[in-house]
Amino acid sequence: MRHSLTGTAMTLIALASTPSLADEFTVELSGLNFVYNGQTNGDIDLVIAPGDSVRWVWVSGSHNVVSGNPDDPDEGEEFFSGVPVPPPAEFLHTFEDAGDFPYHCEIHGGFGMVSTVKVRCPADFNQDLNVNTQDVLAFLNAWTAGEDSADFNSDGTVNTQDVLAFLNAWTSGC
Ligand SMILES: [Ca+2]
Ligand SMILES: [Ca+2]
Ligand SMILES: [Cu+2]
Repeated sequence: MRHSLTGTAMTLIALASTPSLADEFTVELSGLNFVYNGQTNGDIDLVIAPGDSVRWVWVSGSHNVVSGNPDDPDEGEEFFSGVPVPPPAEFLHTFEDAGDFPYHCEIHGGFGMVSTVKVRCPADFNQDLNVNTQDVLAFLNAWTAGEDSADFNSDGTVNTQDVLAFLNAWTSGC
């Protein structure tokens, strides 16, 4: 009996500790727009986790990808795809740290070709860039309500494994 209980606990801990694989998100450059998930430029809602990557794929028009807003003194310091080029071209950047990362096309930034990648720790459930007890409350509220956002391990079901996965991430600080 004792063995089987210990085994169950070990299994749950192992499930909760399974590190999530880094994801890759594709943003297209088309016409005068960055396009992601049917959204364009400033309307794009792209939230990724530290360690995830964004792949920009040229579809039409001559563009580049420059970190920062147009005319920021430090534009291009975080990432820079090079001089504007027509398709076919791709540019990949991995985001290691949480934060907001605006970017633009140097030719078309003045025409609104500006967007942002939001990088948030999964444990930062309310996405305010701090991992604290408010995130536990926010997660438990979503979990109690059975909201999709409480499917922390992304297996399509909201259950106790999501609580374990969330607390594991929260305890690790991210
Ligand atoms: Ca938070
Ligand atoms: Ca789940
Ligand atoms: Cu452009």
